[in-house]
Amino acid sequence: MSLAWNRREFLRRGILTVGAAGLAVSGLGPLARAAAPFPGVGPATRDPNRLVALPGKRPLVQIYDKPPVYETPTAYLIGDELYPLTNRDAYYVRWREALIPEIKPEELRLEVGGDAAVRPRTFTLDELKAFGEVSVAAVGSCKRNASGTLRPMLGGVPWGKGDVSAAKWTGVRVKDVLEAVGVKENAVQVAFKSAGFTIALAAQEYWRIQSVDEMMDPKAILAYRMNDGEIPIWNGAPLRLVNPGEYAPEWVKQVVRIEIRSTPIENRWAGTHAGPDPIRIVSLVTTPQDGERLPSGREVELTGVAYDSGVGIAKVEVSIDGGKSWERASLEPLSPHGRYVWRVWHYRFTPRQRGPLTVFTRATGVEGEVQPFGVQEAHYTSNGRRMNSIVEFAAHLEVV
Ligand SMILES: Nc1nc2c(c(=O)[nH]1)N[C@H]1C(S)=C(S)[C@@H](COP(=O)(O)O)O[C@H]1N2
Ligand SMILES: [Mo]
Repeated sequence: MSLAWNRREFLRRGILTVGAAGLAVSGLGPLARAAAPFPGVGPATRDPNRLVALPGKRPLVQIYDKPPVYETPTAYLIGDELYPLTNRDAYYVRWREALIPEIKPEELRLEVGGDAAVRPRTFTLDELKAFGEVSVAAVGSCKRNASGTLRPMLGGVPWGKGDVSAAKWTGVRVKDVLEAVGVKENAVQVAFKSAGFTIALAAQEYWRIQSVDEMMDPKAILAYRMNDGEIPIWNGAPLRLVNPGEYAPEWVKQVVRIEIRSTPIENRWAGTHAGPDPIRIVSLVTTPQDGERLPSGREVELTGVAYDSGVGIAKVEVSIDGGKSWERASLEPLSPHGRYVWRVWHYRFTPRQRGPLTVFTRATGVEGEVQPFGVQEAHYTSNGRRMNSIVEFAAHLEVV
């Protein structure tokens, strides 16, 4: 096991690390020595014009250096590796772990147990693969995508609009694994643990929970491939949970232990899980990007994406006059990668009036779900979770 954040990196950055065997402090200057015994968070350094590359990734918007939190510039959301999915090297990155071990696929030992498991056992990757391989492409969206666009500012990670990506995932059904070990009648939840250690002193492990019912749905998978290639360590190699149509915070990366439990797990990160929490309908402009200058009198094409929990997008409309009038964008056909992937849309217009230009986009679903215009109160009370309002996802351009 080697560390993704290697020692040299820690020295260069002057930050602390924890060894796998316990607390180990390496190569500290006087400043670092005076710091807390655990790596702190941040500071949040988000500047959409300053892109930083993690090893194996292209430069992305760095929100936190440590733990690694990187937002995808909207222009990279639609990739060419498996159009219209996001390229692996551009897929956003979000961790709470201060220590992210690098686990080779052949080193993986997935423990499946818990008091409500009938026959607890450990799986190698080859043993998992014997269940039969399945693929699903899906939008992975943080629940707090775009929460950093809200004013007044909320607490937490100040995300722009790129706390989302889409990819094709290949792996095995969670259901097959659970059935192989057996789920007792009294099971109340399935908990997933990652390999690393989080930034929190009190709860070093990262756990998230799921309901048994949702994990018995054949769409939930434990993925070991991404876009027909290797999963970057930053996106959860060698094994991550993927639950299409649901928000990504519960898609635990680097899963090494699964517990089928008769009682809720106590862990700072696990939270509560009341059942399915489908992705709300949303649309946004991917190009041109925020801050770009458009020459007045020259036709420009806006490209964007629209997505929901897999129900389906019926239309996307665009307003360049602050929401007074709306015109329909042209939707590309449904992606061959399936219904959990975003729809790409285009809209052409000729800007005339010089100055700041706010572009609003509004998605409507096939069952009538409409992207709301304003920021809902609930978003503030939920600290910006599940936001999808038109104003938060607006594009801010400049006509010159
Ligand atoms: N091990 C681990 N898995 C995790 C997280 C984390 O901090 N650690 N963050 C979750 C959150 S909040 C999101 S939004 C997604 C981000 O996935 P990505 O980093 O592949 O983009 O991973 C989820 N899985
Ligand atoms: Mo997230």
